[in-house]
Amino acid sequence: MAVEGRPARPLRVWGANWAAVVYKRRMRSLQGKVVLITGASSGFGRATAFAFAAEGARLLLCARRLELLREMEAPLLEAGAEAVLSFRLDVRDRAAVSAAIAGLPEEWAAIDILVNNAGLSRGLTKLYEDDPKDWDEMIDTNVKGLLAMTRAVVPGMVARGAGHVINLGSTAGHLTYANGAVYCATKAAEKAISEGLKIDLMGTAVRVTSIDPGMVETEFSQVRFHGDEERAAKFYEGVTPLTPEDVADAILWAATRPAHVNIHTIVLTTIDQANSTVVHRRSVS
Ligand code: NDP
Ligand code: 8X3
Repeated sequence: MAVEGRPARPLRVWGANWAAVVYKRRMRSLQGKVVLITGASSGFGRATAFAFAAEGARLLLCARRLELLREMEAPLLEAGAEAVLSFRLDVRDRAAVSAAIAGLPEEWAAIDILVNNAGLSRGLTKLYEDDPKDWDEMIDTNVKGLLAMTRAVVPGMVARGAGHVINLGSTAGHLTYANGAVYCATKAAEKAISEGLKIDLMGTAVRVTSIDPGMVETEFSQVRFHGDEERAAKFYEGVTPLTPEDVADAILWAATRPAHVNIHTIVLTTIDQANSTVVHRRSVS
């Protein structure tokens, strides 16, 4: 059927197979790319390391539990990583962050992708009854740690004319829930920082993405409840939460778009969740 103003046939006619090849070619290859992942010892960070390993990336992994990172090295190489370098880092220590990035061996110094993933929630109580130590830990890690990493890594990306910063936000940063004011505030800050960084990087080729998941079952809940496993498990009762691999998939997808495409935000939740306050719990016997 003719439609006014439109050509009768697509400008290019591809066979189905050829279209698939073209689509694949549009994906950015991660082979040999240097990918720095913070908080790689668990959850999303760990799953993301394996997702990037399968694409042949060179992995720079950091967290405080170096022994867990070391245990991942051989399986990551087996999964396809071109090389892996792990180091202990507490992102709350700004001087240590600067020194770690400045001191990277030459073959690791040109970071292509920074995944600012390290983070945590502590406590789920009314703000006026919270332990202020929990506020410090969340703000120092989720906000100031992310800033320290960004400040240390992004100037090199700007100078090289290439790079991608992928920050872990949350549905908690879009809508505040009861008893979570400070954690939600840190993720709202992450959202503002990602938006601001993108604006400040205008005119450069550096991309910025915020990945904003809802409920995902990792060590996150155990950390939130200070090791209370029963309370942690109850948080996901009657819900099929996302898995760390679901989140790693979203990160990988954002990272493999063509160089001229900037994915700003990906919000992903389980089918049982509409936003950070509306969750459908199936009856449990
Ligand atoms: P996990 O607890 O499984 O992993 C958190 C990671 O962060 C660990 O590797 C931990 O390593 C690291 N980490 C924590 N504090 C520091 C620190 N001071 N310095 C360096 N590394 C640190 O949690 P998730 O994988 O679930 O969470 C990852 C990110 O995703 C966080 O930013 C979280 O806020 C966010 N998020 C989580 C959701 C969820 O439902 N699970 C949903 C939405 C967002 P180590 O202890 O070895 O230092
Ligand atoms: C974590 C998601 O809803 O558990 O960012 O706070 S939630």
